[in-house]
Amino acid sequence: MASNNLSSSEIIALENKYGCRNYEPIPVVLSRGEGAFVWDVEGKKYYDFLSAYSAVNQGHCHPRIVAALKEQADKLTLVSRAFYSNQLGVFEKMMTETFGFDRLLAMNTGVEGGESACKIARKWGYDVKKIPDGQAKIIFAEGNFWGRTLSAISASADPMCYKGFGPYMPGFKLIPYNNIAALEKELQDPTVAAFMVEPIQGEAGTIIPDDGYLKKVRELCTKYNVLWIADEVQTGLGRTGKLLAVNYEGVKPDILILGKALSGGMLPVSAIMANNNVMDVIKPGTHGSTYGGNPLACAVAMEAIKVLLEEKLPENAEKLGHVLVEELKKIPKNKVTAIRCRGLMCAIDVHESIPAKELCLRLRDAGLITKTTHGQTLRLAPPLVITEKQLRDGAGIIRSVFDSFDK
Ligand code: IF1
Repeated sequence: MASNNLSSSEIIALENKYGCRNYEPIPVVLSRGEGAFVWDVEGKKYYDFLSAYSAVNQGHCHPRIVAALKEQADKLTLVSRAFYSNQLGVFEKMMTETFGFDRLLAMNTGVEGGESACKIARKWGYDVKKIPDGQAKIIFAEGNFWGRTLSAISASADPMCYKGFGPYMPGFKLIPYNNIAALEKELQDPTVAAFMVEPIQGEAGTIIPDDGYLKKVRELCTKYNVLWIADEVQTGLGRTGKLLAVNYEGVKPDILILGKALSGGMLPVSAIMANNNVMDVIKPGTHGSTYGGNPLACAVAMEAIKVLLEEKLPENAEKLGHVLVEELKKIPKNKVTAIRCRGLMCAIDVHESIPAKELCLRLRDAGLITKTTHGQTLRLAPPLVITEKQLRDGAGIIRSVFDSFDK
């Protein structure tokens, strides 16, 4: 069944031969995970400092979430939305009460959350804002990343994402991130329906905007009657030290997108939330998904959220984020040119004298796995269940690997 006796090199050879080559993974083949640790097929143990891009905030194979998955899997997994299941309404109530919105739309992947938000924003633009038909615009910030669909890449400023895949979605416009003047200029255009932005840009390299940026975004979107869509697929659910990254500025978007850790790494579950004035533009038959809101996803996501709250994982991320910064500051300044952390969403810019790819390979050999973004930026995002002792231990591994570049 699930287990096989293939070695790492055999597995890698299979992927090389039979898989679409859309990734270039770090050569490590994992077969087990628990909390902050993963094991490869040869039994070597690693700290996971990537957490599946923050999908396993609750730690690998969290026993409570696994139990919820198994319990629901034995009862009912999917009915489609042609019928009700006894889980979706309960999930919607719990989520909207937890996050303070009127309604929830359940989807699967993060990018479907973004797609759904854009669709709803356009419809709201026509039905409520009275934008002339076919003219609605959505503004995005340069450096954004929200997935791989044609809409998402149409919003991207990264040629690696969009080049060769055109024609692109019309009605999308890019402005610089963390730039209020540029935003205000665009919002004055009466055909703008929405501004979609990550509170901290993930793929761009943990880019944290100036204090007050999100507050200003909120104010301007309200002033110009434009929907503010916050993509918290990566920043949300405790990663940055609060339940949501927008909580740092005490502001609320018109549409909130969640994904990744919503299922604690069990299966793709995403959701968007909004109030009635926005969500009610969607009528029966105008949007949907076969798997969206399935009972298995709902049961798992409810448990994943309960675990986050009851185990106080945002608080742990907040506390340990400071510890991680303190530890990372011990790396000599000539090797790390910048450290950006909010909670346990962390990135360091590695000096050009150290090839970041080689750094990742040496980290792997030393028992810690993570990945770079944009060449020389190293992501550090352990599961939020990590203990202070484990975090300091992991940081020690990182420091010793940096030291190894003297030799
Ligand atoms: C890949 C990075 C992370 C996201 C935000 C929506 C989505 C994502 C803010 C879409 C997805 C991913 C997907 C993964 C790599 C990755 C990533 F490396 F690009 F930067 F997380 F850090 N909004 N992020 O970050 O969610 O549809 O994938 O569920 O595409 O290789 P999805």
